[in-house]
Amino acid sequence: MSILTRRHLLRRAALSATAATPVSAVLGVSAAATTATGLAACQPGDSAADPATATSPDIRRSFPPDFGWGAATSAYQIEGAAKEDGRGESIWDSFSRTPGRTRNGDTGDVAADHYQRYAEDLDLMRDLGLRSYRFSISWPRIQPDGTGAANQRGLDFYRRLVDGLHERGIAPMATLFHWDLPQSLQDTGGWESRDVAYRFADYAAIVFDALGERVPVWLTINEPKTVVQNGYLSGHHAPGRQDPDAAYLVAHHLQLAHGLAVGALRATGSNSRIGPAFNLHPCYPADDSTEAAEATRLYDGYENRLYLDSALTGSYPEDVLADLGPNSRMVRGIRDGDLEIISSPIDLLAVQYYTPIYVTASGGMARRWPTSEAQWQQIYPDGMYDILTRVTRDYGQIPLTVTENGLPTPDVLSAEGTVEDHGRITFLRDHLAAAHQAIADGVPLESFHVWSLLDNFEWAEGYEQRWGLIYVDYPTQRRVFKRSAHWYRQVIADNAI
Ligand code: GCO
Repeated sequence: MSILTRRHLLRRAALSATAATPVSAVLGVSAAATTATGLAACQPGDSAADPATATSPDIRRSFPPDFGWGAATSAYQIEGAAKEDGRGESIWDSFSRTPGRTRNGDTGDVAADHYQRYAEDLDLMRDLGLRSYRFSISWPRIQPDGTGAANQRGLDFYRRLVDGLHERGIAPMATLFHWDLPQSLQDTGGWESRDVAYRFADYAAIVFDALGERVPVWLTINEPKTVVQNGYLSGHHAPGRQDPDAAYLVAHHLQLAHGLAVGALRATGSNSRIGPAFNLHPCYPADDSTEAAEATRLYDGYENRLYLDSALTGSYPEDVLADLGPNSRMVRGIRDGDLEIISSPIDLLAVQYYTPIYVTASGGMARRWPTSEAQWQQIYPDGMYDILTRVTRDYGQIPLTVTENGLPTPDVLSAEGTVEDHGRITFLRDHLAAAHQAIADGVPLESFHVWSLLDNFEWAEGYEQRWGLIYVDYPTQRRVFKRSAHWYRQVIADNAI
């Protein structure tokens, strides 16, 4: 396994070492030179040459009439009720309860208490004017041990949630797996075990039977790459492993699980649509050297093509396979027919965009733009344009949905009961402007979901980072519309920014 594979991006951790270093010093070139060379070499999207163009609040940009304005959450991050109604233990329960794994020892035991307060939260979504709500289903609520009969009380919760969405005119979009693997399955090998992909398909079939066409859009696996990189390379997410050889076998099994779930939906004869949710990162060389260009190409393979190519074209990228080597567990783990399953036709592709990546000649990462409170996140709205147009250019006119985009800001609830998160408004407006430009240039983007509806449990960062449109006062569980929520409600009402 190459050095690049081992040093390859560890999302949410790797950039913190350079946090205080000026961009030009990190890159070793002037910022202007980097923009020109980096984008010219890496990305044909020409709006990227001037990242400031997307930001003017004076230009009104209207979205297509039926555009799906949404917001997103995931089960472990908001539900709490860790032991209610027969829910089993997930790897995030055991991981977060292990001392030293999360900031302040935070866990999702209570989170935003959404399991109890879902009706109030549904009303808030209606007040916001949402047209689409993306949530995830907790596998250990449905199958506490990851196999066997369904736990009806778990299914009933999601039935109530889906019914409540329909009653309020909001389209449900459900993710089947947002990282909360039943601990019992981890104990038998977790995603390193091929069998877990088949257990996932069984679980998916139970959920499809119960909720059927009440859910018009299903997403299979959320961000397989983050499981690979954070769960198995850096180890700062559950299950906390640091094993590159295992990591890419896990990537293959996650992709296989995705394909098997697509097949399980088709087997029901459902008219609902289905696709994967990939976090994609546009990769740019940090300088104009041949080495940086080559390193960027391989980064792109690991960050994007590993997932996109297998799901959409039925092959893994040759450069990544060569880099992993024929004796890697992943390459040895690919069986005849797997790629046909993985590339089962899908109906839409969910794209999650947060940050670009700049790659140095030595295969490291560099910082080019200011970061948010999340040190791994460089704020670069034109990356949204670049990644959306690139997917359409390279993979054709498959319908796209943005299922996550957002940032954490230092939100404070004032004595008057307001939260002035103007940085979030600027961020979302700029990224929506980039998405709007992508639509104008032919990208079939049908909806956009802000991450996140509510402040919530941000994995290893616990409750310290606030990503919501709606502020959650954790001691009281009071919800407060932030300034950005008021702004987003107006955007939805206007169908324009
Ligand atoms: C992810 C997840 C979300 C995160 C969000 C902010 O992208 O990692 O889907 O659960 O909370 O991205 O980091």
